[in-house]
Amino acid sequence: MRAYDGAWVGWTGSPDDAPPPFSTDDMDLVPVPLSAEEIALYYEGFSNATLWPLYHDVIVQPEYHREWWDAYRAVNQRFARAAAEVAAENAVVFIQDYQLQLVPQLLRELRPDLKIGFFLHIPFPPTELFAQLPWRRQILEGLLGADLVGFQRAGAASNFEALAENFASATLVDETLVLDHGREVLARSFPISIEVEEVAKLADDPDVQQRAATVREEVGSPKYILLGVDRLDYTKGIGHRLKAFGELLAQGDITPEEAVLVQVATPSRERVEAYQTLRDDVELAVGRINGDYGRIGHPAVHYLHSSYDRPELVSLLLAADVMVVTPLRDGMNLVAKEYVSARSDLRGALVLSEFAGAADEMGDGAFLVNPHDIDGLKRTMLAAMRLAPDEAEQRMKLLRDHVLSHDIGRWATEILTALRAI
Ligand code: ADQ
Repeated sequence: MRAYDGAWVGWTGSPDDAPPPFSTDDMDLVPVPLSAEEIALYYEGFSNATLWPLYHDVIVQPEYHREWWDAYRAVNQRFARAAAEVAAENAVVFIQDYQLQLVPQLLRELRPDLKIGFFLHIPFPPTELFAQLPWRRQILEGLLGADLVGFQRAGAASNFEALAENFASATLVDETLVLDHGREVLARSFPISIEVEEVAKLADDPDVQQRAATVREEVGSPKYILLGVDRLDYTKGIGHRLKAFGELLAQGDITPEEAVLVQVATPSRERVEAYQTLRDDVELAVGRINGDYGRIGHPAVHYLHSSYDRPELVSLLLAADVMVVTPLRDGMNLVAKEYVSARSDLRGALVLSEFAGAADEMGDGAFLVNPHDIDGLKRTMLAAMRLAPDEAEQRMKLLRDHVLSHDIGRWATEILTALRAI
């Protein structure tokens, strides 16, 4: 935002809180209010209990409620109006994510002069799943209001193209969607990334490195530290990871002295029911493993249900011998890229689910897994632990070659250049 000198239109995160537009930290912020009821219906409801599970392979059953849809439409309308008011003549407006899929069309109706881009941070499902949505046509038409619709993976862009042809009277001509009245919409993948420099700098900081050494001691100086860092979300495959780790201990493939799992599970969407159930399930699994294999002062799984600042997070990345990223479905997964950015020492191994967007880019150096295949996951976690240093180095080099040259700045330049070129 700072580099492109725009206004940022968004919700503050608290109910009924909408201060007048203000500038801070070199950015112009334009708050849009949400009432407590809208947070329940629009945000926790339609966004996080309808769209989120539907777009993540229906791991949890999506709920379809007409009142939630009405609130989704009303809030999208409010965001479109706020953007229409603040955008200069012929400006570029860049809309982010699944909570705002109707905004492109609503905004175009208000301001046909604008150039409109959209980026979806999460997966876009295939026809078989998306077709469940009672408002599938409206969502597709909403997105088709943009000039450019960006996705994490090429497969998601193809899913969108097929759906736009099936349900929204668009026709694919030479890789461009052509609408009834002749307007063109481009759907393409732009895999997102991280601020690589920020992570690399922290990883070079002697205090962070010292903290990483202390963490290793605090967990009992085991031979292997496995690490998971996720929002506590049912898409992240935390249960599958725990099951695999527990079975490795049960079968004696590893001992609790040899290997510990540190699982950071950031609190998330705690008022949505599926997340409350997930928390109970994860904590039951952690409790079982620790009950069976922990000793006084030495749990087998270190489970941390809280947020951490960046230096602490990077010290965990540096302490970890194996980073375990096992989502059942994930748009990208930034933690995998953060791990690689931190490891200028060329040590450590990355176990990465093939269902994370990151697998498209990081398949050469990572250990790709299907997290549903628990035996395969166990074998892969063992192989990653026992990796010879020279192979670890080769793999980490491959990973870093890609991630270091594809940072968030490059993503922003590529997607905004493509948008401006239309
Ligand atoms: P998320 O589902 O939130 O993002 P992810 O890509 O892993 O998932 O990003 C999480 C971020 O939060 C990472 O930067 C991580 O370091 C940070 N984080 C996690 N736990 C933390 C903790 N305890 N304390 C502090 N920070 C923590 C969505 C999509 C992803 C997509 C991103 C970006 O679901 O697939 O990669 O958007 O497009």
